[in-house]
Amino acid sequence: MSKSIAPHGKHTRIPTLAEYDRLYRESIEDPRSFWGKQGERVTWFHPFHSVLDIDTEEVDFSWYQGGRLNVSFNCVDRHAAERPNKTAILWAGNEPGEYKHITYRELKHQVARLANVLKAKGVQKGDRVCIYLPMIPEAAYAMLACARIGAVHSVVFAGFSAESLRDRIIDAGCKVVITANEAPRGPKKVALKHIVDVAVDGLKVVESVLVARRTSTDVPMTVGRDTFLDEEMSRQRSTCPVEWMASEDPLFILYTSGSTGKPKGVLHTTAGYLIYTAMTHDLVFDLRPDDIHFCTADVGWVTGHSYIVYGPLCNGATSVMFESVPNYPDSGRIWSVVDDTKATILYTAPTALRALRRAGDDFVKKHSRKSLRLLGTVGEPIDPETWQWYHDVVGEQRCDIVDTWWQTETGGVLISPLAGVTPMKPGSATRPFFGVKPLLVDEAGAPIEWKQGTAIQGNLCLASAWPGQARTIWGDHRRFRETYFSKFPNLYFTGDGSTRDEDGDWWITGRVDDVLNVSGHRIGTAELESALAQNDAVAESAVVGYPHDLKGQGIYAYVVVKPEFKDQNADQIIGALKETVRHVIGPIATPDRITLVSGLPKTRSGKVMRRILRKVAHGQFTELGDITTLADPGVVEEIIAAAKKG
Ligand code: 7RM
Repeated sequence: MSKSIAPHGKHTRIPTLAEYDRLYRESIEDPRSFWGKQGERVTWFHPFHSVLDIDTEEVDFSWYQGGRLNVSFNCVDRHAAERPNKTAILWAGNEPGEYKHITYRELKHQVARLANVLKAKGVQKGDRVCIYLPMIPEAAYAMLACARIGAVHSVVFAGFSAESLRDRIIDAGCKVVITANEAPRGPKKVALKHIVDVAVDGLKVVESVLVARRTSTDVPMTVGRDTFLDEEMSRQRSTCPVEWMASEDPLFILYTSGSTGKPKGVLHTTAGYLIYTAMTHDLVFDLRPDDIHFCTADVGWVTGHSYIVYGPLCNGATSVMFESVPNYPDSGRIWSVVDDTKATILYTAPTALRALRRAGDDFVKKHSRKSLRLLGTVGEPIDPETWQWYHDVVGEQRCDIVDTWWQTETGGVLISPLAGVTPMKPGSATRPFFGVKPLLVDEAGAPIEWKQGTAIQGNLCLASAWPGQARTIWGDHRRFRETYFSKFPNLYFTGDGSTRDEDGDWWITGRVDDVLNVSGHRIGTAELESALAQNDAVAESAVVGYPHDLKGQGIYAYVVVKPEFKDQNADQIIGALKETVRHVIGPIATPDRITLVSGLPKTRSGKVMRRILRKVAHGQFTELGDITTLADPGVVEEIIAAAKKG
């Protein structure tokens, strides 16, 4: 493994690696005492009496029991009282030069107004509210307004289709949908309100649709259901008492893809999630009082929840919210936002870095970037070349890089260097965060023992509980248990593979299940196959991933068309299939390659041998392994020929 790079000195709470080691040991040996102390990071209305209770049989984790608190109070009110004029949200709009500073005082008023609107619409504690918004301050107001009154938000990424949105609204039973008339995104405008109209058509659960006016475009409004958010907010008062929630009351649902079935509604609760995101944001990024934290994620993903909204605001930091895309109007946009906002921390995805690197160093060098002191990555493995470019060109070798490994289900970062403390290795997420006990197991579930000086590889599991972990899947606790806690008994299975190197550092290699990671977005192959099935021409299909220069993984679909479509133009069919997937899931799921075949390689019991399809998609046409168990080994030849052709 590569040599490690020493971090650039530091001066705060975790001064040295030895201190990290000591605290880490403490956190593992006595988690209740360790996490009990972390409870002091937030303001309680009523103290907790028990740090952690676990029912292993039921897979029921309960953190900070007996406590009462409010997330909105912690992220807004206490800072509005102490530092009212500090910028909470620094909004960077779609057009260059378009900025808005929202102070903690203003944030409090807006959140209160929006909370009052929700109450006026009949939203009560425990009710679900769907948020389908672009990256505008209203997205944060809406999340915090839900938290304020104890409603559970379900943010749906505004790039998802009407059908995906509808499924999520139904699954969570959302009473209210908050959206915008339109979403500017680079040179385009997305007709969000129209998508919502299609999504909620005929749905009785949805009583109200609140429409933020992001542009001046008129949209049709359904009388009795739709109202404009700004008008509603201006009619409400700017104060709203908080609902004191129990520690384990639900905070939000966030849908994420798995290896089977429809996306799962991952549920996070109040105290543990807040404490964990605040603590990781503080220590991983070595947070300083004047930091300007620029995370380029969208609030539709967990990274936006934890490191644009909850972590930074709980810590009283300034959080940059970026509405546009990295290549609008050109590939220097991120660096121009860094300069304009004087961002000190930049947290982004390897897929964005690969694209920006390809655009050429001039775009970077045109901008100063001198405000930056720390760089972060998240979402997928980062290749060492991109890491080095980030370090040398973007950071001018001045900034440490934190490669943070985590998941929607983990709530916050689990494996990452601590800025200024942990020696870095390009491509490695290095060490576990406090209280986190990673473990590699083989296919049979046997733990693989690690010894200093030897590298091991296996399925990445977690052997401890941590406050930020998901508590259940909305409405389906059995699926929660089966997905995460049954493959390997008494361990949480991440779905990732990993190496642990000679020094004990962790290198996450990617998913080992049927989940793809396309440009940092999680997409299940089962979801893609069921989307393709909605096209009339499709008899059956199988989707696998393959290495893609820019996206990390590309989507490769093998499709068997029905006999009556066999004579049609292949390019036309392929175009239509791509359109179907865009329509059913959304543009991020568009297959990169589609190969039409007359059959899939199946075993005699009818199971698709994905191993073969994966190899062919990787461009490997020989040594496909044992194919004698296939019902029809002849299809392999045909698949190879078809793959070579297009
Ligand atoms: C935060 C987020 C989770 C999956 C996870 C991994 C992959 C995330 C890294 C990474 C290597 C990283 N949530 N992943 N971070 N792989 N190094 N630093 O991305 O639920 O959308 O995705 O992403 O495969 O299981 S997520």
